[in-house]
Amino acid sequence: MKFISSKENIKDAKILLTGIPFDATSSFRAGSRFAPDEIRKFSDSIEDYSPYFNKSLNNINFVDIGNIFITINNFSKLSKHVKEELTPYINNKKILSIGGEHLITLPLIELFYSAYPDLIVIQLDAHADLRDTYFDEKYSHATVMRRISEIVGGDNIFQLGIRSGTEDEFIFGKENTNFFPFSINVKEIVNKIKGKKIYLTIDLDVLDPSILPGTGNPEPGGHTFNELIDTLKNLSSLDIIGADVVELSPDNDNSGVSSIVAAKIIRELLIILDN
Ligand SMILES: [Mn+2]
Repeated sequence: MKFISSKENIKDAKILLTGIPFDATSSFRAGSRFAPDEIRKFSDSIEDYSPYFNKSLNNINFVDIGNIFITINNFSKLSKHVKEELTPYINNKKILSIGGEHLITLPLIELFYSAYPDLIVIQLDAHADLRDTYFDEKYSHATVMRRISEIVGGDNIFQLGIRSGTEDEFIFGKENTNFFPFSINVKEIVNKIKGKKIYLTIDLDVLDPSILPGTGNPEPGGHTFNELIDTLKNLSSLDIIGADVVELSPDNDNSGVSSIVAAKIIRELLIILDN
């Protein structure tokens, strides 16, 4: 099954959509490995047309290329497969990836950074993900932004919506990245980074658990769907070349609503990436 309105011809596509069903380092409730296929299934229940952007997916040249090959619990192999499978497209297509847990963002950033060394990373997330290690592990969804800061540099990272982390993570964020706890209002940063190549990573737990309960580490005090749409509208003037949507754990929401929320966000992202 493919995401609604996927086209067929990869060669001519402007945007590729792929799934990365990896959740080996999820610390609490695993299950995000099931997200890509659930989102595709639930995408059937939303419209092609976005009233928020007044555009339809019918007119957007994207192809859902299916999932990256995964060996369930091996991150270094995952990383290798992500790079091998996506390298042929990195210079001539935009790529939207569906996680999986947040660690999948690391090989994606390594890949985009190799092609775009001035890359700016925007993270929307409840959690800072800035630990140096987590249970002695360097590679974890709780350390992913720390590893990314070692690649692109903290100055090139914008962290928004953060409302959870250790005291050390908050100190590290304030000292090393562009750190915006609680707020996802991007208006003031958009002008600073206009014209640059942007990678956008959306951890769905940035939304309030009442909007999206189906996630591994729900964090009360989050944002509404409409607030996130406002943020995406403000980001739409930027040159976003890659994005991901991570941490949906569909089995933690039997209503299926979380998967629909995710599908709708992906629809809007496809529209933004078409700019
Ligand atoms: Mn995260």
